[in-house]
Amino acid sequence: MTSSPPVHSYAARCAQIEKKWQNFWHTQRSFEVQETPDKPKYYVLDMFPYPSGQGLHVGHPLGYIASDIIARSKWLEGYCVLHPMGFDAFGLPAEQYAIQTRNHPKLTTQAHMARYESQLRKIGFAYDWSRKIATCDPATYQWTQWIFIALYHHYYCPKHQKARPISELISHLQAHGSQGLGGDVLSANQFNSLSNYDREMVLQRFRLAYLDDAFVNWCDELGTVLANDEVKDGLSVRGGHPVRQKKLKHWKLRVSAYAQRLLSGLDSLDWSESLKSIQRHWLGKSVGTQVHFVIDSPSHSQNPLMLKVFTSRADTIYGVTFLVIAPEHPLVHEITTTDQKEHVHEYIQKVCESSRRLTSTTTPTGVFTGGYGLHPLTGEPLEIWISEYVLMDYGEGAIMAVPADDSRDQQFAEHFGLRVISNHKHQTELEEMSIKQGCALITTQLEGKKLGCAQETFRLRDAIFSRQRYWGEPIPIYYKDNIPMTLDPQDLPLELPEIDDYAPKQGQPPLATVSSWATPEGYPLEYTTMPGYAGSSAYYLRYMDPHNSKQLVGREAAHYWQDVDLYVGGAEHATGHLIYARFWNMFLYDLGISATEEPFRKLLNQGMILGQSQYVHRIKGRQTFVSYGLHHQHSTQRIPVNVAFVHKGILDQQAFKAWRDEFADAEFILDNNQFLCESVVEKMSKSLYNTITPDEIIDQYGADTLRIYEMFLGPIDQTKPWSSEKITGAHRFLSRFWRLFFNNNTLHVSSEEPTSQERILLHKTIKAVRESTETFHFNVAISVLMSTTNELHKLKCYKRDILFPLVILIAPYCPHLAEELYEQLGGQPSIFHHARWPDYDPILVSDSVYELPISINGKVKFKIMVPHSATEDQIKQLVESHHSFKDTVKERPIIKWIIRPQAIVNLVIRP
Ligand code: ANZ
Repeated sequence: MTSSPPVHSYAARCAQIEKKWQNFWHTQRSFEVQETPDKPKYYVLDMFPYPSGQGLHVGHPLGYIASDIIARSKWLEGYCVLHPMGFDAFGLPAEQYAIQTRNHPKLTTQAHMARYESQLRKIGFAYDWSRKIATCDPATYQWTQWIFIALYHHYYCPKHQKARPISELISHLQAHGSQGLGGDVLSANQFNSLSNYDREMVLQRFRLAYLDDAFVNWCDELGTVLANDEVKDGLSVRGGHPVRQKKLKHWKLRVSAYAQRLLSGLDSLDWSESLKSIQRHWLGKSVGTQVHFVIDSPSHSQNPLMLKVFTSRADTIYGVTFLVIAPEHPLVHEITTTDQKEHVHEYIQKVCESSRRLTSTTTPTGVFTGGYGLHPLTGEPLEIWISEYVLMDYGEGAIMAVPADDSRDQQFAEHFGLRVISNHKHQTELEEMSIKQGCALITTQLEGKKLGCAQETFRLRDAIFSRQRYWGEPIPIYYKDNIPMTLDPQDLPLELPEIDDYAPKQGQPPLATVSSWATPEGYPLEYTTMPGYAGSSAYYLRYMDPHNSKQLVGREAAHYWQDVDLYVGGAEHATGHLIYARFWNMFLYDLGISATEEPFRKLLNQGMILGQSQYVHRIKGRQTFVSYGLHHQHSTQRIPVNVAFVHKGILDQQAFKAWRDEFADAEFILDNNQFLCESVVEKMSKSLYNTITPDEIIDQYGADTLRIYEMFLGPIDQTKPWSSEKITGAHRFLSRFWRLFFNNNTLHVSSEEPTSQERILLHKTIKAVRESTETFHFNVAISVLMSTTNELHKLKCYKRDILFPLVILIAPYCPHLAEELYEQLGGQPSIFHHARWPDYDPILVSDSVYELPISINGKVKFKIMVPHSATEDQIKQLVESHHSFKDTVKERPIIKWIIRPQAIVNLVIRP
């Protein structure tokens, strides 16, 4: 009888094992969760991907593997784990592709999502796929639109420090006018007599979603607005046409209202200090003084106009030489004198047309208004200038210029030949004070004269919320007599209409070209769509209750899941997504929808995986290639080659020649009979042919190897190079682990009692792996598992009592392998539902323990580990609680305990 050779190695079986367990999880719906009130919850979330046409490369899953290890370890700790995945599916690349090819972005996006999902499934993630959402799905974006409507109908109440219904504000305005609400003061009578349109213009100053002018990159030739990454050096990337700044009406979100809460909230978050400080800087809180300068103009002598400026240096007030306002300042016309009108008009025109706003580094520009403001403490008249270095949307859009103390003001004064007042201190007490004390003193004096007050200001700008694009969420607004109105939430989703030309026309966004884009009553709908960050700002809430057709998230689900316990993603979202999502969540918290004020309690930023590119050197003008190292002897050109053709730095010449026609006749100058390539570590990118897909690694080594290898590359938060060669090391480790259980095809796990040494090894491993996992030191956990595996082979320890806990311990890292071994050892799958992550015995992991033999009637029966510090009583307790105690003593009465610490314990019992 001939038998086929035994299929024994892990390598030969892993593909089959992985398929088996992926099918099992899928058919058993192992990771689909329901709120389970008697269990603690754990919500672990990945920043959902934008499904690009290139698919995933090995850099993408780095964070997903980390979060999956945590999710699976939480299952093993008995938590109810929410671990969802979905797609951030609206965006520019699909739209640009559609413009070029007329392929509907929906179809392209769907194909990309399907590809991503199949790639992710192959890595064996414990996602609850039943909760999958895609932001371009109307059932999902209906809730993004719903939030927009809610923002529109709320304002930020400074008294309650939270969002309140705009109807409350309207009642207030009707009864009391706008006193105390900031901005121009309007009496109740004035408000009540406004036309509908003007009334709405007042309300727009308060709504959390509002219309406002904003500058955009405008390209006349293309007739369209361009995103920042579509513009390079003042020209459009597509076509190279000039781009200028153009003022357009935009929807904005009043994120600035939440600036203080966004700042204070950071203190409670378990985020890296560096990320928190990026956000603090972005919010840019500045504490200072608002100073009022009465405008010195005969036409306003009855009701004097006030120019307000913001300064962080009120102590320099006696050095103020002139005042400067932003070109967009609302008082420009009131301040400008007749003589200066033309110059001012010309200057403003020029500033608004230019493609870039000049700030501090270039020669100052500006124009005198002809107007004067009176110094609040000395009464001296000060010239009022206009300059682009003053920004309208910071502070008050106006400054007091102190050339003696501020270099920008000094530059300006010098350029325009303005008289500079030295900052001599008018008050002797100022001379002796610190800046802080000086500012406080002047602020108090200004307050006394009602010409100023203390002021806090934030650098954070309100966020532009509309794009002149097609592939985004439609904004649920229509216009009635030019007044924006929200759609009835009952009528959501407002679905994107099908169109067949995605390019903007005559400066109008694509939706403007759709004749049916109107309400049933015929009112025109908003043409712009929402920006990329809309769909990602509250998606974590939707995952809590993704099939709820009545609410964004039901109360029960929101209160069970609370917030995201662990959020994993790239640090590049620090000032975008992570600000907007916190803002939306605070707003939804004010409305009682979100259960917590902060959405992401703990944040983990994974580093990047760099590619290893390979270059060949070609002699210029020829098809002759020179081995790396000899290339200096020639004038060569560096060409990236597909990394698949290079092994250990040596080029596969045949594969290279077959790669492209132009290389078919390539000749090679070899070095020692080999052609060496130049290897460079850089970003993974298709154009450098250095991308490696997870699929190819999985096909060769399996998903568990990929997981282990990516985690073993180095600390999760660091940038590190990929190396396909080293992946075999990770694979060999898993084979060695497998061989602890299998000898050829036979399970050789024994039920023999482990020695103390083996137990100590196990418990120390448990402690190290659990602690390293909890602190995200995944690479450390893996190296501990590797060394334990080697150790056990050395000890020839194939004992069930050691190996069974080890399988559970390793399960979050290589779940397929663990499920298989667990089942082979008689466990009931899934390991993640039926096993508990092993605990360690504190005594066994302490380095100050010794082994103490326990003898019964003079014969050593077993040994226990005892801390050096244990007293006789404690030793007695340890003996009694040891699992061998009962078996050996049985029910027999103990006559005497003889305890000799550091030596032996002898029990005398009646036989
Ligand atoms: C007088 C002064 C004297 C100033 C001095 C600075 C130094 P931070 O601290 O970053 O908030 N400023 C105010 N509003 C501005 C605007 N809209 N555009 C450009 N600059 C503006 O900066 C506050 C300072 O920036 C303010 O204090 C003001 O100049 C300027 F020795 O006032 B300071």
